[in-house]
Amino acid sequence: MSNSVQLTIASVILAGGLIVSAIVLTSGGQSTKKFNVVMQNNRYNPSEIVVSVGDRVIINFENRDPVSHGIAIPQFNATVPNGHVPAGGSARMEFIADRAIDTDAAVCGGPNPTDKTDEHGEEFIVRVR
Ligand SMILES: [Cu+2]
Repeated sequence: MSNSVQLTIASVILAGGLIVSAIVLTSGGQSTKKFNVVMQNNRYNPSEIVVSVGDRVIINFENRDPVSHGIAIPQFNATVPNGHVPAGGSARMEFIADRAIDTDAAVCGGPNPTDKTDEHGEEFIVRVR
């Protein structure tokens, strides 16, 4: 076997390895999306987030209001400790967005995440595409 043939074979093996690595890296598809959300005057800022199916989502909530605010996404088993971000406090929520949904994650005042009748009236829309 000539040196050039050996080099060619080595190059093919290397290229093949790179392609396999690229496929493995991209087929995982999961990336982490982090958000910082401020609750103030019964409003969320931002009031809507959009992520992709398969994303790992981390949301840090900071509540500047004198009342606690409830947050939950039952579809992803996601909430914050005790279900509420305490008045003047902060809380972290993490979940895997394993399917496409559009939901209102603001729940204070009602057990139903789509309830818009609670006394605070805020909305926090989570869209998974
Ligand atoms: Cu509230």
